[in-house]
Amino acid sequence: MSGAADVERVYSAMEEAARLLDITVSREKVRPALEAYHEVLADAVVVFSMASGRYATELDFSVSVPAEAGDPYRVALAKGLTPRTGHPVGSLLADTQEHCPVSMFAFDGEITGGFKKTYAFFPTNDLPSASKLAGIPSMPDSVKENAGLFARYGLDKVQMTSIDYNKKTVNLYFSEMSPDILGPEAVRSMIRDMGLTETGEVGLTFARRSFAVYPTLNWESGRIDRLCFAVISRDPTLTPAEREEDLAKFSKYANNAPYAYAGEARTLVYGLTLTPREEYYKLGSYYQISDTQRKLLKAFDSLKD
Ligand code: GPP
Ligand code: MG
Repeated sequence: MSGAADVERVYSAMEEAARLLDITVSREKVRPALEAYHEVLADAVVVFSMASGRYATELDFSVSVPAEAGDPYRVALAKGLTPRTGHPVGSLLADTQEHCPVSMFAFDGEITGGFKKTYAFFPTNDLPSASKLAGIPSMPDSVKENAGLFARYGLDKVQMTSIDYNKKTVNLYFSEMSPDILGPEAVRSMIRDMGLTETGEVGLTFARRSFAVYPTLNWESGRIDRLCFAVISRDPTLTPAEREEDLAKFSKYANNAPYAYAGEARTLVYGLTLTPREEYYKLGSYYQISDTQRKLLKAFDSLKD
C-alpha cells in the first residue's frame, strides 16, 4: 500500500474513534502530521487514546517510528508542524540520542491540535536508570532531584522517555518492576512521597497489574506533575473508574474502537493518573500492534486467547 493510502486509512480510523467520543478531528491539524510520516504508517504501532474528566474532550494518536527513519522532532521542525524554540525541550531528543542508544522513536498528536510529543525507546537489554538519564544536558534538573526517590521505590529501568513540546514536560516510562513494589502499601507510600493525591481500593488493585509506571517532570521545579500506572489487557472492563458516567464512556470506547488486526482481540492500555490534586483515567486502544504488544499481553494479561 502506498503512503498516501495509509494516511487515508489511519485518518478514517481516527475519525471513527473520535465519533465514539463525540469529538471532531481537525483535518488541517492532523493531515499534515500523518503526511509528514506517511512512509512509516503501514508498519507502525498506532494508538488512539482517550481520557476522563476535563481531558474527555481530546483524543490523542501515537505512531511509532523506526530508528532508521530518523528523529521525528527533526521531521516535525522541517515540516513546520511545531515552532522552533530556544527552550531545552527542543534539544532533548537530539541530546538523548547522543547519550544513549535509541532503538525506536514515536510521535503523538492531538486530533484537535496536531503534533505535540516525541518518544525515545531504549533497547530492552540496555535500559537506562533515571540517574543515567539525568546526565543528558537538556534533561530537566527534576530528573536528577527525583532519581533517588525513583530508585527507592524500585523504579530503575526506563523503557522510553516522552517529550511534550507544548506543556514542556518529560515522562520517564519505567518498566520491568519487581512485583513487590506494586503492592498497596508500597504504592500508597510512593504516591505520598511524590506529593500526589491518594487513590482508593480500586486504584490500588489496578496499580498492582501495571506493566509500566511513569512520572511527568518539568523544567520549572522538582515537583512531580503526575504519575500514571499503565495496564495492558484485552479485557474491555478494566477502567479503574468508580463513576457510572466514566465507566459507560470507557466501556463504549473499549468495545468499539477501530483496530486493524482482524482475528485477534483488541489490545488496550488503561491508565490511572494521579496529580497533586486529582485522579483521572486513560484508555489507549491499539489500532495497529507489533509483536512487542503480543509479548506484553502474554506476560501481563491474565485473559486467555
Ligand atoms: C502513553 O502516554 C504512551 C503511549 C500511548 C505511547 C505508546 C506509543 C507507541 C507508538 C507504542 P500518555 O499519553 O499517557 O502520557 P501523557 O498523557 O503524560 O502525555
Ligand atoms: Mg497521551
